[in-house]
Amino acid sequence: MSLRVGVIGTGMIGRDHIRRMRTVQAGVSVVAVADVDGELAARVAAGIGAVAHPDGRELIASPGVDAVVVCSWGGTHEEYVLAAIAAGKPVFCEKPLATSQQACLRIMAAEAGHGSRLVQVGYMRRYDAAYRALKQVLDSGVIGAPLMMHCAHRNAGVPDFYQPDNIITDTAVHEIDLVRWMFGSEIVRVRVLRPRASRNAGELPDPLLLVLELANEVLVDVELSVNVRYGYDIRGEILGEDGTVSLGDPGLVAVRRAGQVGGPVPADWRDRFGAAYDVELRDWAASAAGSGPPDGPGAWDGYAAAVVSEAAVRALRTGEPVTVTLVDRPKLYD
Ligand code: NAD
Ligand code: ISE
Repeated sequence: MSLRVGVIGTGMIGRDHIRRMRTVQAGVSVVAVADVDGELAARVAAGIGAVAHPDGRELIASPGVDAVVVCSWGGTHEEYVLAAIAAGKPVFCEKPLATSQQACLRIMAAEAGHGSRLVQVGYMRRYDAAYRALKQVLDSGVIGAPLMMHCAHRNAGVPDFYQPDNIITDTAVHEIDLVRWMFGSEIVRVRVLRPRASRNAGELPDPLLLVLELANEVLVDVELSVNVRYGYDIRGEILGEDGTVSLGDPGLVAVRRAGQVGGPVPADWRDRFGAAYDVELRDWAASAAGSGPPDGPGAWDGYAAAVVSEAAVRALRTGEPVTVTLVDRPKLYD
């Protein structure tokens, strides 16, 4: 029997995940949706033959729903993730897990009360073929011990709701999770530098340079530019003692004409990370269907990302370095 999934939040990524669960994945049916925009939910439900629930909590409680995907706005995630845990249902929550470290602690406490992992957070870069290849080279030891990583996270543009903090909490949060996974080490201190602002940035302090210090003394710099106009450009290079490894060009072709060489730049995150989202949701659905606890990023990772994000927001506002302090990691996440 196929896994019956309910999706809360039928906006951009909610609809994209519904499409992939229906067309790319086997063994999954999207049977229910919910959105505060009831008309949107009804339209999406009608298009796929699902039930539209007036409320996300009702969807979670429905006996016809085996597992839940949360794609609503970040501030609403805690409520739905806690409700899914209380119902004992596996839940895939888009990033961020929640918008404060206290909320993430409440989620971890609820999961501990349940006694096994139910939560996966949508940090899809861990499933990206290029980042996995980067990690494989790093872990093989051929470039020696890692010393630094240079990252760039460039968006063509961002939604109108973006405030300065969102550049950290919605954008940089991907690198925050990524480097913890890449180096197997927690982030202990952050700082944020503000270069001259781009004329394309409106009121935003854009670009920013985020500097992350890891417990293993690796130093990471992340250029955050969210209005570059030319496309979605994600870069990463690790410097080791004996060499370097960097993400390759994501373009599949190079065009040579009129004395120039070039190729396509992805338009946005759907374009660049489409295959990573496919693998992420396929693995999550397999675990939700009974193959075992999710082995992707969990509530602990969501919590660590929230603590680092809060520290980075403080660093952005004050211009000072901020130390990161995590609680002891509960045994459930070993
Ligand atoms: P969006 O605004 O397009 O869609 C969000 C939807 O949630 C809207 O339709 C809204 O009406 C609905 N919603 C809001 N509050 C709700 C509530 N209480 N109950 C039910 N529905 C509610 O936003 P989006 O771009 O799809 O982003 C949604 C989430 O996905 C955010 O947390 C965002 O950070 C995350 N996201 C992740 C990635 C990624 O690369 N992993 C990319 C984009 C967005
Ligand atoms: C968006 O919410 C995402 O998660 C994208 O992956 C990221 O690149 C973008 O900056 C965010 O706005």
